[in-house]
Amino acid sequence: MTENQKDAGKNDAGKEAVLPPKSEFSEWFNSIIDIAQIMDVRYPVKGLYVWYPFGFGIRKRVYNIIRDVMDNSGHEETLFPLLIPETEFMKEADHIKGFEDEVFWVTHGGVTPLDIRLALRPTSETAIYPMYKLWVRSHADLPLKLYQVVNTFRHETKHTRPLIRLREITSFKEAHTVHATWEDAENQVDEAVGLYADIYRRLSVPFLISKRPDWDKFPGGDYTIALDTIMPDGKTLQIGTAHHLGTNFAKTYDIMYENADGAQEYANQTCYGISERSIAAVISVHGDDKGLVLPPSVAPVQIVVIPVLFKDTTKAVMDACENVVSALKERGLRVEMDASDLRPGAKYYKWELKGSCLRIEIGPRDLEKNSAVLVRRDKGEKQFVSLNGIGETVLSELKKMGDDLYGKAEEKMKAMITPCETPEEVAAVIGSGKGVAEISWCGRDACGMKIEEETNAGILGTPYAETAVRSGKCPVCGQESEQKIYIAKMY
Ligand code: P5A
Ligand code: ZN
Repeated sequence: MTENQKDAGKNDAGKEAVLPPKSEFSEWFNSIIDIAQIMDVRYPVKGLYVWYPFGFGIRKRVYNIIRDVMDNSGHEETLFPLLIPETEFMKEADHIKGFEDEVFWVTHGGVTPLDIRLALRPTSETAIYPMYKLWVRSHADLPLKLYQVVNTFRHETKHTRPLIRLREITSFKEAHTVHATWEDAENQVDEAVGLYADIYRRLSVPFLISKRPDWDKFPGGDYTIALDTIMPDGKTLQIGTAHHLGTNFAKTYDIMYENADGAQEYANQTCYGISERSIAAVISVHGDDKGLVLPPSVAPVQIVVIPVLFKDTTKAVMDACENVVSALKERGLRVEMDASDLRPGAKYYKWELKGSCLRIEIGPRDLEKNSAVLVRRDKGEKQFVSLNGIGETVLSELKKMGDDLYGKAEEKMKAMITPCETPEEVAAVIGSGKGVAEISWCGRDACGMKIEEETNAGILGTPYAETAVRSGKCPVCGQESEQKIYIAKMY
């Protein structure tokens, strides 16, 4: 461990912590969550974690973006109860089948057993749709587009990890929409996918969009479109899904509207969701061996100003730094001054770990030249910039950094997709951690499941709304097909 790490890399228990290299991704992820103070994993219930204030600062900004995108596309925010009566929960057969193993139940009030057990929502269809039955009357009420940001509970049996697989999903953004026709709902699914794409572009996170195979769609839905990103270890993470529900839930919950001719019709519905996996993606896609690299849109500290102090020049340097801080604050930027007595190396280490986007250093010699040293977190190179107009310079560097992060991550992701001809090739690509394989598929469930079995991996689905087609043969039945599938190990 270096001296700098010793000074700055202490976790809250005071013990020294070192970040493993990012090439050991799983260890790196667990470690960054702890030493950058994102989440405390010591809470004594499996799959439940505590947000540190610093991690919560990231969350707040990510969810500001999510809310902004939802609010500006005709969605209204709402809030439904956490508890769902068993009688409502048990109505939709496919939905129950999909979730019954994952539900936590409230069974008692004090020592008295409840007449009707209450489910902790694993998702809120069965809480919301009985109310939609009351709210939807006529075609004039449609479309209805609501969303909420809530905690949901799923008794996950796969390996739980912070931000990725939780038993209490603390930041479940779920939207539920109601439409007159199947086509209207189809368009809404496309809108949702577009909104999620916007959100992830603002987080500089690249993604694949695919239509999930039928056996992997949302329980109770007609079809599912998913966004996945590729993690550094080559496994994919599902970071958002949009489901066409058809009239399945409307029939179960009796959601009907009066059409223009005065006849009663079942409504068509969609729902779509994003969780704190969005934050896991930001951290995992951009971070490096030194720690967090956060896009300027969500970094709690966008700029850190560090005075380089010597005895006789202290006041002049401090004044210059304070001027820079207030100039940046005036522009609405999140800036901090670090005038602590840590050695410079330890300061760099600390702010790099925390993913501060820009570091500005000012010492007496810089001041003589009316300049400062500026270092971008993602590049690490020093630039000399004038103190005149430093606000403009900083704004443009932050903008460039957001764009560069996206560009770089997208290039990396594309390089992690390999076209393959045979299941053996697929297995080799996936087995070596190279990411996602792409292969032709005739579209038959049986062939798809056989491919999954032979490659020991999962099908993400067929690329959605992609224009370039490449014809090939289904590796199982040999049929010529223009459809292809992404296949990968998944989180
Ligand atoms: C859509 C919103 C639903 O629940 N009902 C309302 C629909 N879809 S989903 O695919 O099951 O979940 C939506 C997204 O939530 C993330 N997610 C999780 N994140 C963390 N921990 C979990 N245990 C977990 N389960 C699901 C996924 O990103 C998923 O796409
Ligand atoms: Zn086939």
